[in-house]
Amino acid sequence: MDRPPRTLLAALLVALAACASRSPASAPGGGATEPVGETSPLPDRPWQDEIIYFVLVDRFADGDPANDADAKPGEPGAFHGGDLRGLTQQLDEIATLGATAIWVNPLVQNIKGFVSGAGFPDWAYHGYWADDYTRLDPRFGTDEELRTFVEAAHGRGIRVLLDVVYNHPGYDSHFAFDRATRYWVRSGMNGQCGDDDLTTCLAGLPDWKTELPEVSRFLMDAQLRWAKRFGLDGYRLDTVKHVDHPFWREHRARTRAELQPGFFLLGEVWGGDRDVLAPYFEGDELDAGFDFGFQGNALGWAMGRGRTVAFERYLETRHRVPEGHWLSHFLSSHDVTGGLQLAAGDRAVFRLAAALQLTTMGIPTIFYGEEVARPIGEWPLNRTDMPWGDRRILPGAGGARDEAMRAYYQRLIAIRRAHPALSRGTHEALSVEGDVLAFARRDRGDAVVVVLNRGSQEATLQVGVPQEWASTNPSELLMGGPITLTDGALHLSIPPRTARIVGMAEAAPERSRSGMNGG
Ligand SMILES: [Ca+2]
Ligand SMILES: [Ca+2]
Repeated sequence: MDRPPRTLLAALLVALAACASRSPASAPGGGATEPVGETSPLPDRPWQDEIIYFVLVDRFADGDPANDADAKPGEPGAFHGGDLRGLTQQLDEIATLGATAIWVNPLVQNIKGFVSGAGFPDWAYHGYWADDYTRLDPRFGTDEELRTFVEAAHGRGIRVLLDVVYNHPGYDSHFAFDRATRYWVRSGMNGQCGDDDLTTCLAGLPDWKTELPEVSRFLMDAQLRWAKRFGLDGYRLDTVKHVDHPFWREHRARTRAELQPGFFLLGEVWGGDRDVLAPYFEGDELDAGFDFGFQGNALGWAMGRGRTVAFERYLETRHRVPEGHWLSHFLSSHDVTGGLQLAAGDRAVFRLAAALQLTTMGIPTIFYGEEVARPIGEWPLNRTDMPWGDRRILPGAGGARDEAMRAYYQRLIAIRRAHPALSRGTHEALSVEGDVLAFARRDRGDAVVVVLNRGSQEATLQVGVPQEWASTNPSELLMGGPITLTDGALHLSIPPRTARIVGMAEAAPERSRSGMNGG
């Protein structure tokens, strides 16, 4: 979701100037003409092997100053000028990191004004305040630029997930005023806002009556059209728990029937974990959902909180998800304070958490810039510009980058991609003593041993050698350096506050993904 202003009154403080310049008729049934477009298909690859990179387009890279309406770089709630053309131009930043999928914020036309309930002018730079589902917001780019972006991503073997909001339009959306559609929403204007999850006007936003067939049909028609026209690979679904289950079941059926069979649905059920997400998985409404517990659990363990055995038990619960469904775990997002900041800026702690993210079960989602230690503060300062260092890329030119952190992420991602045991394999605890956590991940002849030491003293570990290594010569994949195998045991020293990963240096599966390497 997007963090909206804090009071209902904020909705009424919407800049009325926006009304004057409101775009005409994106009325029900009205639709853009549909040039049929197919982008090159991607090789078949299980979604559980993806590594998602989440971009707020406005904050990443500005490729076209001519579309910088409402841009005031430096103001936290204003547009900063980033767009699809800039994202496409800097795509190699993401490809060379090793990410395999990009999630972009909603791109449809948003409200034109700002709200001020948060104490500063807050514009729709994040895309979560739609006003017209039939066209792209020109501040993000044109149809042609979206098509070019999708083709460029696919050309690098990268899938594209579009963020879609079915729960609400934007604050001053014409839908809440127009005679033909105002009964389609619950709003402060018509006094119909409810007080439960489904019917609440979330932070004062108008709430779509998705239980009405004409409303659900209108919204699904409008949103599915984007995937059809541009060959998108899936949706990241916003505010899922605020929309009814029958809507999600129909949505799932329609995406299967009308889009590609493997079209992926990743849902934001606020507070989600395996239990919270269970109804959405059992009802076959989502393929995957965000795991809101990982950030706190992983950082907490890395910071020395709680017993290692308890954290290990938590990791095991993350495997108990129904077959064919997955959790997606993150350390930072646009709605929460970033992991590095929660770790009080302690980069060793954050590195341990990143190692956990990229060696455990689930689909890792990386929030743009956290791999270069972008300061991801408390909202709204978790949406700062992508830092580009001395590269002349706006809006984040001059922003400090930790290139060593990025190299560390590159290494972790390369290891994960070379070893599907890390994305699909079983999880088996090897050691939960004191500050050292060791576990093995296994999948079809491959085995990887992950060892993390959160303590301030060097630790040593001796564990049995997995049988998968019998005829191979495993090595330390993350830091390099010697390992010792004697009498069927792996002997390893682990420096304070570091992670080590031991496995076969070359794993075959990566080679079979020809064309998948971002280069
Ligand atoms: Ca721009
Ligand atoms: Ca709702």
